Amino acid sequence: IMYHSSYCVVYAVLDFSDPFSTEVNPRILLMGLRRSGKSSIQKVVFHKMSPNETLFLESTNKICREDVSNSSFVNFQIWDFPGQIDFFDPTFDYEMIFRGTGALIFVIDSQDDYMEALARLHLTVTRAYKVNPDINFEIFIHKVDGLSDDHKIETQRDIHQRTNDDLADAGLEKIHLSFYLTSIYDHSIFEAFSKVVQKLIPQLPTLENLLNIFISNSGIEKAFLFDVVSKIYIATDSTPVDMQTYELCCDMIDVVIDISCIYGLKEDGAGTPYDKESTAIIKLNNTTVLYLKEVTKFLALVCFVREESFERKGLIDYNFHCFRKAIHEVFEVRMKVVRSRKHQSQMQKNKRATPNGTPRAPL
Ligand SMILES: Nc1nc2c(ncn2[C@@H]2O[C@H](COP(=O)(O)OP(=O)(O)OP(=O)(O)O)[C@@H](O)[C@H]2O)c(=O)[nH]1
Ligand SMILES: [Mg+2]
Repeated sequence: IMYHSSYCVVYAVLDFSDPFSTEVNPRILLMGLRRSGKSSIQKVVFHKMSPNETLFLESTNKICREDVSNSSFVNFQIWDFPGQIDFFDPTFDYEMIFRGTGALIFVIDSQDDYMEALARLHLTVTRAYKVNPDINFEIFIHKVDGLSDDHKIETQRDIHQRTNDDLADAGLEKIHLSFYLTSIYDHSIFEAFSKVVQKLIPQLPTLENLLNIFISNSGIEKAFLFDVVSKIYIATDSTPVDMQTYELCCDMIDVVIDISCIYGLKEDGAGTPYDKESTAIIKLNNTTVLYLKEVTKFLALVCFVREESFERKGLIDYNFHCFRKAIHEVFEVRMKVVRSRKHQSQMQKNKRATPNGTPRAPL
């Protein structure tokens, strides 16, 4: 009964016959044993729930599907699964689900004995791979806030080793798994989710390239392109990401949006806290400047600039202007592609409806 009801939900909202529906909206699945933290991750990253509140979350009893379409590049669906999925339940059509999936996140509770989780992981990954070898398998070694640094590394090594051994034993060493140490009590979960999402953005190399050109011509140390609502960064330049830098950027976005909500809206509460005029400069006491600017309705650029480079703010602003224009062009192309694909698949459907390809004469 449990799966029967979710099954209905799935069918009601998605048109699986449309091969392009998943390409436009890649699907991300959250799977793992009960209480591993799947729903908490979704709530914290996409609903701004505070980590402590997740203590009161109820166990999920059917597949919950959510659209994240608040950003021009990041349009995807997240499917939160109940802990125990029975692959042998005939009403649970996992083949259909895996076929349209871009990324499968498997959450493992690192504070618990994880042997059962690893067996589940193996079963899930091998099943999914058989149906769709293009899925990205993303393993979140979760709740690491409870582990010491040494213990974290040891746990990751152990899980990595065991899962790869299991795959090798099954003759499936070609399956690639990515591992992340995550916790909802710090920024690691946002970082991990950023990487998962980035792999699903086909324009990523273009965005990275634009960011590289922009920072090298402007004397900027590091730049992130952020989805303002989720604080996922959808791209950054190719210099390495350091966690503290990322955390500072997240905090800056929070500060800007909070101040803007309090003082930026009109008397009657009209307007939005983030718009074309949104920009902020924060000078840190270590001669670094944080510079935020609006790129699109949903994206912001956050840069790390040394004080002496920031003296040439005119240059930075001019280069930013060019960068912003380029991003909008990339976006335009994407919209055109999406529109023409929709059109194409509509045409195919119409053709299917009229077998000989010629429209029926109206009766
Ligand atoms: N310490 C710690 N606890 C966490 C973390 N993430 C989630 N939790 C806790 O783990 C418990 C289970 O979280 P849920 O999100 O309901 O787990 P779930 O995987 O959705 O569980 P089911 O829906 O039953 O499959 C909650 O009490 C959370 O507060 C984390 O990063 N660290
Ligand atoms: Mg849940």
